[in-house]
Amino acid sequence: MKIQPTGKIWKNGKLIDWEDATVHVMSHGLHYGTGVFEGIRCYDAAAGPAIFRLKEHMKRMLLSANSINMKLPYGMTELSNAAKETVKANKLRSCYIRPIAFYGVQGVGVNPMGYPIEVFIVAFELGAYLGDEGMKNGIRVHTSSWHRIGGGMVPATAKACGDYLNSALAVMEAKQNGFDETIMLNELHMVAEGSGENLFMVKDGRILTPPLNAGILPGITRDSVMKIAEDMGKDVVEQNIARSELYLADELFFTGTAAEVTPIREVDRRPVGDGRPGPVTKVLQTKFLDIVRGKDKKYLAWLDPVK
Ligand code: PPE
Repeated sequence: MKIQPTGKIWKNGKLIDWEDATVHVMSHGLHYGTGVFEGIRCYDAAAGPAIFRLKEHMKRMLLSANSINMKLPYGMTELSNAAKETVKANKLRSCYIRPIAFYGVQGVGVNPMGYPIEVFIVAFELGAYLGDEGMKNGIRVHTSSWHRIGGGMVPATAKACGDYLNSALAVMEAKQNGFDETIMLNELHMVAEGSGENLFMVKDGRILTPPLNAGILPGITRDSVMKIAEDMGKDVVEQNIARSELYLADELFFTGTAAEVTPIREVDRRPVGDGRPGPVTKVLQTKFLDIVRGKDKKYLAWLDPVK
C-alpha cells in the first residue's frame, strides 16, 4: 500500500521532519527483528478527530515490549500524548498511526541487552486495507502452507517486528496464487489468523473465533467486535476451528485496525455461504464503522479526542 509522506514524525520525544526519520543500517532491530510496533486508527469523528482505543493499543505495545524483554523508555501516558501530538502536528483528521520501538546501534551480535532503544511514531492517511471493493463484497482467501509461529518459538501474542516475517511469507504466497489474503493454521493445524487480521466464523447463528492460545495476536478490533456482538445479544464463543470447518461456515470475516471488518467471500476456492457478505458480518461491520466515527454514544469512551 502506497502512502503519502506527512510533515512530522515523533522520535524519542521530539518532532522531526519526515525526511530526517532515518535509521542506521547497523540498527539491531533491522538485522534481528528486535522491536515492537502498533497500528492505530484515528477517525474523523462527529466531534473532531479521535483515536480509537488509544490506551489499549499503547498498553499492548508495552506488553509486547515486556514479552520480548525490552523496557520501553516511555509509559502509557507519554506514548498516548505523543500519538495525539503527531496527529495534530500533521493536521490530519483521519489517519493510521504507527508507533515503533526497536534496538538501535551499538555493536554486532544477536544479544541486544544494553543497546539504545529508539521510539518513533508516524501518522499518515490510509484507506481500506483490503480495498473498498473487499469491504463491500468480500475478499478471496486461501489456507497458507506456512504455519503461524507458535508460542514456544517466539511470544506469538506480541506485536513484535521479527514475527512478521511469518506473516509476510504467508501473504506473499497468497498474492502469488491470486488470493487477497491468507489464513494461517497453528502448529496443531487449527485456524489461527490472517497475516494482519483476526478471523471470525458464523455458523448456525453462533459467532466463533479462535482463542488466544491458538497463537493469535490479541486483536483490539477482535475485542471490540466481540463486545459489540454481545451487546447486540449475540453469543461469541472462543473456540478452536479446524480448516475443514471453514468450508461449513455460513459467514467468515476478518477484523483488524487496518482491515476494520472485512467480509470473506471465498476460502480455498469454495464460496462462503452464498458467496456474498452475510447478515451478521454486515450488521457488525456497519455498527463498527458507526462506532469508530462517534455515531454511537454508547461507545464514545472508545474514542480519544485529539484536541
Ligand atoms: N493479527 C495480526 C497478525 C495483526 O498484525 C493484526 C493487526 C491483527 C491480528 C488485528 O489486531 P488489531 O489491529 O489490534 O485489531 N495488523 C495491523 C496491520 C499490519 C500491517 O502493518 O500491515 C493493523 O491492522 O494495524
